[in-house]
Amino acid sequence: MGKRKRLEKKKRKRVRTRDWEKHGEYSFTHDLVKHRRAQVKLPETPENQQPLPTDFTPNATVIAHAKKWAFVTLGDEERLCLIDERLRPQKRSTLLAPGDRVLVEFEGEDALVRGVAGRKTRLSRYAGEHGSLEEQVIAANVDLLVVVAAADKPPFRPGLVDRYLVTAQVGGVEPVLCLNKTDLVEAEPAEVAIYRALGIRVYPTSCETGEGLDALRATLSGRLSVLAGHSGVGKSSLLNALDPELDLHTASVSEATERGRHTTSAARLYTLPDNTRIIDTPGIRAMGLWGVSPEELECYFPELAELAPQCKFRDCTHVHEPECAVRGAVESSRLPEGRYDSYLRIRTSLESEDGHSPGRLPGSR
Ligand SMILES: Nc1nc2c(ncn2[C@@H]2O[C@H](COP(=O)(O)OP(=O)(O)OP(=O)(O)O)[C@@H](O)[C@H]2O)c(=O)[nH]1
Ligand SMILES: [Mg+2]
Ligand SMILES: [Zn+2]
Repeated sequence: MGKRKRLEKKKRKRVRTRDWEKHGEYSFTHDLVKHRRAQVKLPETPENQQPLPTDFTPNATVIAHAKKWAFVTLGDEERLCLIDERLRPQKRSTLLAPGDRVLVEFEGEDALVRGVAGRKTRLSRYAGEHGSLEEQVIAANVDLLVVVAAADKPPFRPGLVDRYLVTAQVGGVEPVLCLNKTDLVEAEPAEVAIYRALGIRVYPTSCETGEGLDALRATLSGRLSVLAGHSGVGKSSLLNALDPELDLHTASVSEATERGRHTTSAARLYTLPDNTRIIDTPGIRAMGLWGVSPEELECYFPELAELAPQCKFRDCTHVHEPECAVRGAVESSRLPEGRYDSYLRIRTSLESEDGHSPGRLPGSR
């Protein structure tokens, strides 16, 4: 080997080692590479396989997954498994998400995911135009959805919080709001009071000063939660603050656009002390709603649903009808305009051509 080649090889090696250390989540990819060669030899033709079980007790939980692989906790172990091919030709919903309970069976040394248990709760969004896939399950079987928003940088966007609140109710998950980066502001954004009034628990936090972390930790303790929100609001930083051993990769928000850099690339479940389990997710640009019809949307805005019986028309959409109690309440400032605005925007997007919510609309908050 020539001197230059040797040097190049050395350099490549050094870069890779450094990457593994810096990006904790990359170790997943590393595992994939390590196991791939062995797994490829598995008999994948249906004749060689035992039939898929229909009635089973799950024995493992999904930590993270790729198309063909799932990384799971099985007893005290973490393992990489191949997903049985017959599970994959899937319907309209994502096959796996972190938090899913699965059945792992062995063929010799090799582990295979052979069944996915029904989900108790879910955090799902509309998958967009991806063939027949309609529902993207972001996290499964979670007890708590922590909607993470920054007090500033990026600016607080109530429109996205409202979408998450609908999503949480659709998926049967309890939502709470974490207002991070409180060190950057003198007072919390005015809209936060609206969520407090709605009965949503609000956790002001700062990863810089440590404010509010104990309260958040106490709420998450012993439960399975998912952190979700825009890129750059500090989801991974919160995980690091709760458990410095995680050492997750984070990156600064762009000075010019005040937007995050989409640092976390895949959802992954982390286990902290006290059986606290938290799923970190990539920041999203837009939250399309799945599983909601325009007519039932008002049920997910409880303060609106409460007024609806007083509207003149029983099927009032609260958009244009005369003698609408909802619009009356907005005009007399009994109902916050921002929430009504969110209702209108979401309703419009649910009624749009494809019948789904495309997420952020031009000029949305
Ligand atoms: N001032 C201040 N900065 C914070 C706080 N929390 C996080 N940050 C910074 O915000 C930036 C983004 O943090 P991340 O943790 O990478 O954000 P994220 O939500 O995980 O972003 P994605 O992975 O892209 O979705 C980093 O530079 C953090 O240091 C905080 O409480 N206060
Ligand atoms: Mg992140
Ligand atoms: Zn009405």
